[in-house]
Amino acid sequence: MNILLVYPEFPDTFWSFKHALRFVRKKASTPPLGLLTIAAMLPAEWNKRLVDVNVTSLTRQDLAWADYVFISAMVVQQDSAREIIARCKEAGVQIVAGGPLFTDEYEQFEEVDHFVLNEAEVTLAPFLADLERGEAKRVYMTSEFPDIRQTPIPLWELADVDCYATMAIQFSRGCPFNCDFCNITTLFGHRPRIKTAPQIIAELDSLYAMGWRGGVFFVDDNFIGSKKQLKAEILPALIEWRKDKAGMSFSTEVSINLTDDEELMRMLVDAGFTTVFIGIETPNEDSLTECSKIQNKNRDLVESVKRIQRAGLQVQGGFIVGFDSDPPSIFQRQIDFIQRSGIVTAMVGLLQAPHGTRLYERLKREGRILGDMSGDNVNGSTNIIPRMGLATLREGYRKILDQIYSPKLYYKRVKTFLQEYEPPRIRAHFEFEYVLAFLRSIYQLGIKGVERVHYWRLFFWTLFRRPRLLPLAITLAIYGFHFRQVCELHVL
Ligand code: B12
Repeated sequence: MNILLVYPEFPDTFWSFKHALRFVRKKASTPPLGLLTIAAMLPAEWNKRLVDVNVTSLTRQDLAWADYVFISAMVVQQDSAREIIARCKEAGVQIVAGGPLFTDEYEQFEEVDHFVLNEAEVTLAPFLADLERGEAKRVYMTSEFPDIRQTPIPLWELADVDCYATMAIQFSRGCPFNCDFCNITTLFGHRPRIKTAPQIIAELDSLYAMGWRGGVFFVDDNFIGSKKQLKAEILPALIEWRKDKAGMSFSTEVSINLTDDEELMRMLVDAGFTTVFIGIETPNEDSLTECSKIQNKNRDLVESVKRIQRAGLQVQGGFIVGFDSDPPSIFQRQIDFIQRSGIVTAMVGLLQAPHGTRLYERLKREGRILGDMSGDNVNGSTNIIPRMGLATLREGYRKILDQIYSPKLYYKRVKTFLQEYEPPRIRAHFEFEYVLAFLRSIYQLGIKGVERVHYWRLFFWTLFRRPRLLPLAITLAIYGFHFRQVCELHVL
């Protein structure tokens, strides 16, 4: 059996990092972990190939080779997914679809032969058994949340790893919190399900054995969702593993209560974590109450962020405007907050209501749902009628983006961050590509760019004041270029 695993193209969005990846000659940020994971669950004797359309093109020969195309996608990839499905039909190849887009909206894809939805740890085996008997059904779904201690090591070898900036692995699924706009608990449950320490070490070992030394993104919904096991088993194992290694810095997503646990922060840094993404959402306490984001309430959020930065972790943040409780001053308050916190990578979006959330149910009752979400939460679109009115919300949103990604405020924020940040302790791994990226940044940002004055000021400030952070300063300057391109070209 020949199985072609296909991952559709991402549009040019905030998270695509397309404009930044050019500097390091990479084609995409991470490989499709879902497809690589299910590839490892398919019979070992089947032939498997991966075509990630973000790094290579899908050819007629690929389709002629395949008995089945297995496709995975998020909502943002739906245009490309539809194109691929049409090409498979034309070539007469059977399609098996899974992953978030199809789990949410399978009814809208009539041409797909089989849907293997939700978590494949439950649904794939019955599909394969039926297929072998020649009785495969059209839809396989479940409400069960599987134990992921049985999930195999992803088949990394199917991916051309040199095309990617980061590798992805997953330690847990689910989140203990209850924010009303987030669908993670509907999709993956409240009780985080975790892998074992030996499982995670085996995954890292397999990446290291392949020669991977770049970053590794732990794609968890909330990496610190089960602190007890993390501190007792996982982090000690990662700290031990890291001892004789260079490179492979880690990043992940956490909740703000990380800041309350000095020991946990220290262990994360010792284990090699350098960056955490946190849903900050809003500095307005009433809006936090409105959306039940209790973990962010009753604290000085700027100080909470700075404590994490001082511990040695770069904080990236998610922000939302458009809550019912947002006052007219919210836009300026968000700008001031982002600047003071030194959160360089600040993803600001309009409030949206995904299906299956408490927010969706409430706004539906109030007649305030406009339709489906675009899937991209940083393009200024929303599927709700905001209390402040759409025009006011959009205008305020535009103002936030114009300000926080303007060279002046962006570079100022980078400096605020670098002043606070404790440099990582892991041994760095050198690649010649980094030197080339630096030279490209000089040309693109330091000579051609509108930001050139700010670029050189930051360069010399870092060189003299915080020389160990110079590579990070250049990386952040490059990110800024990407954010500006995306915001200018695509938003509103
Ligand atoms: C990592 C991640 C990212 C990475 C992307 C990495 C990549 N190249 O794929 C980054 C940070 C770039 C990202 C960005 C976004 N993301 Co995201 N992301 C995730 C996250 C946290 C983990 C995904 C993952 O790798 N999981 C691990 C693998 C093993 O799981 P999996 O892919 O789900 O696969 C399992 C099953 O789904 C199934 N399966 C998957 N594919 C297939 C295919 C077949 C054929 C079969 C049989 C089975 C199968 O089997 C696997 C094992 O069970 C999820 C949340 C989550 N926990 O899933 C959100 C999630 C996928 N993201 C989501 C969204 C909305 C986004 C953004 C649009 C958000 C934004 N802020 O703008 C952006 C858009 C991306 C872009 N470039 O524009 C949504 C998708 C919703 C949807 N219905 O599509 C999710 C589910 C989060 C949520 N709250 O709803 N994301």
